[in-house]
Amino acid sequence: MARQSGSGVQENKKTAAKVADSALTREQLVEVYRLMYLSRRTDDREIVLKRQQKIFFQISCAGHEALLVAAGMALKPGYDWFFPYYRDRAICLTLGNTVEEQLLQAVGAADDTASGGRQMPSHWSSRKLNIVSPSSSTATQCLHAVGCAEAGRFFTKHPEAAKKHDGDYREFKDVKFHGDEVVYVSIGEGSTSQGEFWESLNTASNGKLPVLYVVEDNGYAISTPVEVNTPGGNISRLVANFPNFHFAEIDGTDPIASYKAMVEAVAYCRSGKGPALVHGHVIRPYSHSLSDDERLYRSVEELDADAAKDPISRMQMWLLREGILDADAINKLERQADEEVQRAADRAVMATLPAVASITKHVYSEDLSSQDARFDTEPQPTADATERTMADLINCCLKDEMRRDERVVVFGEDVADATRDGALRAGKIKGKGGVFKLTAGLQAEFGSDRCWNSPLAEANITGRAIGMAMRGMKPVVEIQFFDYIWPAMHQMRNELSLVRWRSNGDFSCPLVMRVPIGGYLTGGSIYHSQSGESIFTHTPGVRVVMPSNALDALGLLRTAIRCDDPVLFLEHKRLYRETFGRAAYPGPDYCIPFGKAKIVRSGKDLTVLTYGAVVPRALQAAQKLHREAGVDVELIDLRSLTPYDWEAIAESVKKTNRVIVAHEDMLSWGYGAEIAARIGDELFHDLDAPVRRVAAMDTFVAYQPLLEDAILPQPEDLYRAMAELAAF
Ligand SMILES: Cc1ncc(C[n+]2csc(CCOP(=O)(O)OP(=O)(O)O)c2C)c(N)n1
Repeated sequence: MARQSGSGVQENKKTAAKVADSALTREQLVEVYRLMYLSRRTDDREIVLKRQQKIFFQISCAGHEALLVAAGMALKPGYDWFFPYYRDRAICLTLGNTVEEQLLQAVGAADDTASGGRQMPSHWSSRKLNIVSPSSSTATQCLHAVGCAEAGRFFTKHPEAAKKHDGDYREFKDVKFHGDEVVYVSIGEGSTSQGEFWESLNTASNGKLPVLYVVEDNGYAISTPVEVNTPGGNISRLVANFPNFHFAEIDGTDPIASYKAMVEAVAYCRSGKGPALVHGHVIRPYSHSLSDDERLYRSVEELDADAAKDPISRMQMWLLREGILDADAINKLERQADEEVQRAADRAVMATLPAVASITKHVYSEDLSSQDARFDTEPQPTADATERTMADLINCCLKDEMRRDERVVVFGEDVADATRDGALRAGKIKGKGGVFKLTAGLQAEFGSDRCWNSPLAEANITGRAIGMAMRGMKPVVEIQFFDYIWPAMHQMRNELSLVRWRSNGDFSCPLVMRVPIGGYLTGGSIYHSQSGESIFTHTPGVRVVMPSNALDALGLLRTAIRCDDPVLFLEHKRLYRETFGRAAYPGPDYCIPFGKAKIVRSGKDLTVLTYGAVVPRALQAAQKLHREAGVDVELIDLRSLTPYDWEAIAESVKKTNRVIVAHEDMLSWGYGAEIAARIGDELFHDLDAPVRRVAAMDTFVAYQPLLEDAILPQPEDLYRAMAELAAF
């Protein structure tokens, strides 16, 4: 059965037998076949169930079984970590996932242990086995695997950090690590086209991380053949120059060759030498999924050639030929597997379905709300009463929290003081600490494994942070400018926000993304002035906050770090060093709960709801209107955009009966639209005038200051809107 692919595939029974003798016992060989067969029969049963409309989707592992059972046997469930993709039924069965668990997911049962009826079949997850809930997005998991491996290394180096701690997210995180665990991640050859695959290789290679990549190359990505995704048609040739890797290219339909390759690769990773990539050539006998018919784009000859390599029939023949099992024994084994699948299917189709009331569970942390009373504290003045800027207090908060909680790490583009730290340690250079200097001094104080520079790749930053946070670390990462958050968008929308919900609470990734945002920069132009917060407030699972002054920035950032939800922390860069809103350092435990607005100016005639850099502009307009026309505006700084303080809004609108929602972002589809709609809906009878909005023009921010001023809402625009609404 052993073959060498690449240079002319050759059968070599003798070599195979030798490998078999040295690597796997007879019992193990039988078990390999049993698991492969069980996996195939589970796929077959799902296909029947789909045709009977008892399940709603089917995607199979067929043709990949040998490679995957081998991988499962070479690794340790519940010890190593697993980021499998949808073809990986056989490795999950090998690790201890049961057929019944898999079929419960297929029917979408309440007792689906992977997701509680939320994910499609073949989206494996098991906290017990360290199989981490995946999305359907191809390749995002590669970065999580890298982050997961970094977390294992981090806790090994900082074992004290793994301890539980009352009062913050750590209370709810059981950190497991062994020091030599391997992180398995698998991917189809088509998906290696995704940037996230390459971004992950970068860090796995540089960090010599114990990540075992398994590329399951069945030659097709749905209908697209390998040569379209992989120049030259062979991924092994393209990745070959990544330093520190162990590579193997094998016939993945041969379980013995696969096992040998996996054992070698795992040993390489476990020894700490670096990552490994096993490229297994497999087949895809069952179309991409049951929604696809491959006869539309593959010839009969091609399909026949694949069928001749089917790993199940070849392994069966081999066992017979080698005298390991006779026909009776094979029949008995297969009958038992068939019965197991039948029993599991019978139970699955009768299973209780999830309660509709369960839908909203695990969107956010059920353990520790970001609105919890423990985050409602008073400032504790210190001997130093110097008024500090928002930039200063954010930096103070990062230092406080890094001192208090060893799990906090900071990384991103240019956030370290100096990657080549010899000169820094020798005191010859001062260090950079971020393009806005918000992270200055963190690397110098806490070392390069607590604060470091990432590659210039926003998905890399976000995806790795997700992997670390899944293991219990608290990454506080920086995206250099909001304008460049978009490469991270896939990770944010499909991963960060969803890990907890899709795993039905089994996994979570509470982390903080700090992002400088906004315009009013005089020359910031299109790519350094963007807003866009409503794109993220439209994503359940992530908290979004945006302070307007130094004290709020510190208090909200501390809550962001200590809470148990992922937080997008938007820092308006025009406010970093403003005179407006400076504050004395309020002590190392000052927190502000999310969802609590602040009345900046109390008034009785009209309410203005806003946040960020519009707060000082609206205040200026309100003061002028009061001076000139006696109109008394109540100005509310929302501070926290999801959750937001509906009570404060309602109370104010009931008092003033007139309301403006103002923000820097564009008017149409903006944050104000939702607030205005809800006020219209729930407070209609309290209104004496239509709800007004003041926001940017529906365009991007131009470079020329004359244009920038016209595009963004100015104090005069706010003044005019307030005066008009007061007179309505
Ligand atoms: C980011 C993303 N784009 C597109 C899809 C739709 N899609 C699902 S599977 C697939 C093909 C994947 O092919 P390959 O990586 O070769 O794996 P295979 O299914 O052949 O095992 C595509 C395009 C997706 N799930 N995610």
